[in-house]
Amino acid sequence: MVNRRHFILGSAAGLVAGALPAQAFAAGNRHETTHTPLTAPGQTDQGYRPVITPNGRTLGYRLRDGVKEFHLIAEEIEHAFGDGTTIKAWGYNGSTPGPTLEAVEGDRVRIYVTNRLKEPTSVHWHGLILPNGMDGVAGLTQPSIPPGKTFVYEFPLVQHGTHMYHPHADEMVQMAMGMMGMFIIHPREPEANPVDRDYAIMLHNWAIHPGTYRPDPSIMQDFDLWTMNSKVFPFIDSLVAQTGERVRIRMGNLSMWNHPMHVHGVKFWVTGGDGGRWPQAQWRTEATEIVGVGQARDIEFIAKPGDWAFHCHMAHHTMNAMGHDIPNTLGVNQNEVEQRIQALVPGYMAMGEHGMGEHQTHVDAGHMPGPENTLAMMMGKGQFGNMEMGGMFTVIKVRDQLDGDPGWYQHPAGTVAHEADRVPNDLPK
Ligand SMILES: [Cu+2]
Repeated sequence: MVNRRHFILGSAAGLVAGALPAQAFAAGNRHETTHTPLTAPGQTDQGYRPVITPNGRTLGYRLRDGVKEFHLIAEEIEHAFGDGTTIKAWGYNGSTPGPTLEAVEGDRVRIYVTNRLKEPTSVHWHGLILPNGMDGVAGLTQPSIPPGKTFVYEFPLVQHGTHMYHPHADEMVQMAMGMMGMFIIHPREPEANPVDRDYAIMLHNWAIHPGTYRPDPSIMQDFDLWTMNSKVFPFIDSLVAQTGERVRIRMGNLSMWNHPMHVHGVKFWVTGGDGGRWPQAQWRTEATEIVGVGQARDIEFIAKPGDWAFHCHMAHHTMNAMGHDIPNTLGVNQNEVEQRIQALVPGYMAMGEHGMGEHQTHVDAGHMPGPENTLAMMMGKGQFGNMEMGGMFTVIKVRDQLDGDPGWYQHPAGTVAHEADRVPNDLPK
């Protein structure tokens, strides 16, 4: 098996035997921008403001005799985590995560599920209160949906909150392949302190061994890609808002790790999750909130101008194509080793001596070779240089006026950290 660790530090013999195509990383440092709408969606005639699913969409429905009818199609898809890694994944209606389902407390929904996979599936409506036979657990509450067949689920929505859907048949494999989605139920009564922007993000992890094209469902811990809505930085859409707006970010986690999600520049309130929006007395002020495996969490804050980082605080979860058991070479001069391997594999680069930021420098210069179909570990360029990030990281762009691409934040004069003109020598040390 070829993986990045072998590529970076494996023996030269192993590299040659692996017959790796030594392609330069083409992906790179695209000027990050956003595809999320600059104008928040207006209220629907049911009185709620729809969520925005960055890099995704809400599934349409048809109203038939007062019932909202949806159609999910489970199928194999081609999925790109960003420019430079395309895989065969499984998803719904052409994407992973599947489209967001959105409805209102009190609605009755009828959801058709067509199975275009080559194995049986089912859909569990995670966190929903419903009749037992609609719970989607293959074998326990229903027969599984055979390949080629369509099942129908129907139930009233008796709650509101941030929920999810995912298979409950060969679950380990089907979730590892990307089958999941958000299911947002808006409250029937308008919320006090209504939000101006409402984002929905599914957190997931993937075992895509560098140079391969299909997730490895057997992996329990050593995942190499960490995603928001199945994208990695810098390919995750920025979230945008206008100064002073109330922003909610709803996060669901169907990965195999907990994610301490951190927003820079604000104290946010943790305001709800699967249980809907909590009474205000239960809100907590935080800067980082763990979204546990199988949990949903909502955070809200008042937008403050700037380009604010929003990311998982597990440092390995903001890297791409990461090998986790890499020997520590910090402080080790590897010139000789690197040169010896370069004699056999032109362009080979050892892990950094002074840190891994050295890698991004090589990527910028177009020098760093890697396994095919594999993103660089660290990517993204900001207005001041390399960001050296990947994975579960994006930017919240807040502007006084949003008209056109927000670009990079224009800092007021004198408000950017800079080299000191003079270093005082009389400060306590
Ligand atoms: Cu994380």
